[in-house]
Amino acid sequence: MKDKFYITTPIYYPSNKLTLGNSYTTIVCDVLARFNRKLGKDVFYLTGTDEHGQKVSQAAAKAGVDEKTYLDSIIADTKDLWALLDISYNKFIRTTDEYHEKAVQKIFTELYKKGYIYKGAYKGWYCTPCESFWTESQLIDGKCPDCGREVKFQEEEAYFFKLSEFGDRLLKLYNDNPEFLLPKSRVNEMVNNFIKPGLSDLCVSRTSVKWGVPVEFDPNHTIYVWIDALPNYITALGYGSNDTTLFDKYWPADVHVIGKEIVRFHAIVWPAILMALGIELPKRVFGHGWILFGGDKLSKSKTALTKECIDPRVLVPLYSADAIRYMLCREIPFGSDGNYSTEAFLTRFNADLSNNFGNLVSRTFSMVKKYFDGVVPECVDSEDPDDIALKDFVKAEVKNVKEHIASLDITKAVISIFNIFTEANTYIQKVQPWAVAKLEGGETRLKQILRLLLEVIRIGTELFQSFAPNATSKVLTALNLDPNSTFDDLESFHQLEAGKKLGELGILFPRLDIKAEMEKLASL
Ligand code: ME8
Repeated sequence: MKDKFYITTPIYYPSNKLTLGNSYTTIVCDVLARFNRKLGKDVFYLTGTDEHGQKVSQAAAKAGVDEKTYLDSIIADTKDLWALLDISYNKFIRTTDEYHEKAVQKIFTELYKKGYIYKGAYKGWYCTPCESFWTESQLIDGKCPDCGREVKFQEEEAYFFKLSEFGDRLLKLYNDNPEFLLPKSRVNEMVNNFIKPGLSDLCVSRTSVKWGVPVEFDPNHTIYVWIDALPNYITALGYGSNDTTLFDKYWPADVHVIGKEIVRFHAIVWPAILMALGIELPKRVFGHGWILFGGDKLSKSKTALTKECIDPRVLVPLYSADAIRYMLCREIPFGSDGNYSTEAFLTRFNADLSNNFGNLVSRTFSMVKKYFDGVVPECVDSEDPDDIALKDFVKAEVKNVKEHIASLDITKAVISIFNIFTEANTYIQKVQPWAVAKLEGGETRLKQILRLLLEVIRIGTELFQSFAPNATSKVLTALNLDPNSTFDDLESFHQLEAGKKLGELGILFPRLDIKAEMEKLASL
């Protein structure tokens, strides 16, 4: 049986159109999903939207429509955006889907029956945009510690989840499973900031919020945001319904990928809910860093204010989804914060995609065309030290890429892939095929060189496919390969069929005039 790989994004709030920040997580997960498919795994990639709560009601009211109408338009836009960015999700869950609402009600009732949920009264400082209650001591300068906005004091009858009982079990979880929460630095944050000071019980219902799932046995209350949202990872697989085939097959998740600001919910609240339900825990939670824009976190509210164009809906038609996907994976060191700027994007486009990858492919293809009429030369094994060195280099990087992906480090993985392209370009400069072509009896050597280059391009392109599915699939097709096949004997240097003509390839990434593009983007 194939190994399975279950990966999830956060379910995003459709309180506004999704941003490059939301796209980042979705792209990263897509890279991991695609790579694991290439490894031959049975992948289930889940994404979706978190549709209940005050923020959505407020946004709908502002737009002058009801919640459903409002949500449907944002969700249509979201799905278009994922199509534009070549996101290969297997399922899109909406928390307003009936099966989810029913399953969440069941989960809530079960936790209540088991004694993990009880009725009490909530007093606290409430931040409406973040939908979070804070204690006095958590406030920073009297404002919300997450977003810095005004909070107001509120008191109401509410149900609580006994999170306070789980501290020791969570500490044991982190201790016994050092891979559970990644990057590892996030563990200290959880332990020192939340668990050691003592966990408070979590408010899990509201009477004042109408746009939510009613508590089955007390419909005056709606189920409050996180306990509605987090279970999406299991309800999407049929947990709580009559058909649990997918749940039995894919759970536990191999990784929940999230932004660092919601690690607390995924590494504390979610495992506690699962422990209370007696369900296996996810294998890993990865809290990546933020895309910063001019030093600030890029968020839905700030996107509208920026002058530089950072809307993927505009950038993709101009520069391709491949370029955006590559840029984000390469530029933001996975796990840390990183800056986004138009200039850095365009510079990478030229330096990496056009000059390095694109040029390697195009000059190799044109030499094969020029010297061998575009036909793949047979594989003539060589003992040439330059060839051996290149092969060894490529083999080592293939191993690195696989290891980086296994440890979820997509940035290091894509750097290793580009090392392959750089090395191949250096090899060309060194062995100078154009000079070999002029030598008397140089044909065998020329065949060796070009065949080796085509194989190296094949290997690098196969690896790069998960990052840039479009351009790479064109290259693989032009090499007479099936772009949809899994990795097959990746590191061998005699995979291509000799005697077959290479397909035509246009320019993969046309070189940009950076200044002109910056001006164009600024004028949009
Ligand atoms: O938090 N840099 O939804 P949300 C990197 N509904 N990633 C970013 C980012 C940035 N500047 N901005 C957003 C929610 N993200 C909840 C989640 S899950 C059960 C419920 C990404 O719409 C990142 O993944 O606010 C972050 O965690 C997520 O979008 C927040 O999306």
